[in-house]
Amino acid sequence: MKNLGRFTHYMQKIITDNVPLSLLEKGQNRVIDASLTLIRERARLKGELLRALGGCVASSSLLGVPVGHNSSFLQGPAFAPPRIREAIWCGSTNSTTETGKELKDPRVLTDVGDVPVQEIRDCGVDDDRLMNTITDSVKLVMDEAPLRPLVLGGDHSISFPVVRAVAEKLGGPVDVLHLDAHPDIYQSFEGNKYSHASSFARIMEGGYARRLLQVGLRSITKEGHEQGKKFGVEQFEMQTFSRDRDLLENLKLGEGAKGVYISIDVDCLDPAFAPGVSHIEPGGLSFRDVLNILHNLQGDVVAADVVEFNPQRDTVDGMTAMVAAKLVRELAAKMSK
Ligand SMILES: [Mn+2]
Repeated sequence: MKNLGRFTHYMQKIITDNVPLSLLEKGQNRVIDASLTLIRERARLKGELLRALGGCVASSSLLGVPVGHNSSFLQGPAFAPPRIREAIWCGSTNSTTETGKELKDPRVLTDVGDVPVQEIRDCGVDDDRLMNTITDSVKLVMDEAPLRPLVLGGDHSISFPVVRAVAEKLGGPVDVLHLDAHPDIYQSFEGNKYSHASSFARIMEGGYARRLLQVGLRSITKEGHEQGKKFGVEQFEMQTFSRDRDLLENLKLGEGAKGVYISIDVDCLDPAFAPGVSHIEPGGLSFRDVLNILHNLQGDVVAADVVEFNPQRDTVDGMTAMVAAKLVRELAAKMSK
C-alpha cells in the first residue's frame, strides 16, 4: 500500500472523526451539481444554437477533462486543455482544416468547457465518484444532438469514463481506434485500477468496445500481449507498420456497432514530432501517418479524445501543443457533418 498516497487527495487524508461525514458529502454533492450544471447549460445553449441554424447532423464539441493524478510518472497532462485551445485559435495558421472544414463554423466545432477536476478533488471526492462525474458530463454533451464529445485530456485514465458514457448513451458498444505507443491494458498498475495504464482493461471488461484496434505500439510487456489476447484486441506494433500500413490507411469501422470512437495518445507519434509527452518512446508514427489513418477511415465517428499531451515537457515555443491542436482540428472535421 506504499503508493496509496499517490492516488489519495490530501482532503481524503485529513478527514477525521471531528468532521461529520454528512457535512462533507453534502458539500461534495453541491460542488458536483454545480459543475454538471455549468456543462449542461453550456451544452444546451450550443445545441439550441445549432438546431436553430439547421443543416447539421453531427458537430464536435470540446470538453476538457484535466486529470493528471492517474499518471504513473508525470502529472503534467492535467494542464493540457487550455494549452490545446490556445493553439487551436492562436492565429499562426488559418481556421480551415485539411479537408476544407471551417473551424469557426459552430456546425463544425463548439466548446462546453472543462470538467473542473481539480476543484472536485479539492473537496475530497474519490476517483470512483470523479469517474462517474466525467461519465455524466459526457452524457450531458450527448443529450444535445447534434453535439458530439471531442474530449481534451488529461492523462489516458479519462478514456474509460468517456467511452463508458458513449456506449451507455448509444445503447451498445462502439469500435475503438486507439493510437498509442502503449496498450494501456494492465489489469491494474501500481495498485490503481484507474491508472492511465489500465483504461483499456476497464473499457474491455465493461463491454464498451466491440472491436479495439491499437496502433503505434512499441512499448508493450508480456502482460500487455496477454491482456490483449484475453480481450481479443487487434494490436498493431510499429515494428510491422510498413507491412500493416495499407490496412491501417484504409480502415472501415463501426458498422454493426454504435459507431467509432477514436482515442489518440499524443505519444503514438515519434518524439521527433511530439516531444511534449510524459513517456518519450522513439520509433513512432509520423504526423502524416496519423492523418492518413484518420482522413481515410470510413465510419461514423461518434466521439473522440486527445490525451497525454504534457505541456511541462513541451518545447519553449509550444510545438507539441500545436501538434495536439492539429489532431483536435482534424478530428473535429472528421466528426462533423
Ligand atoms: Mn502512451
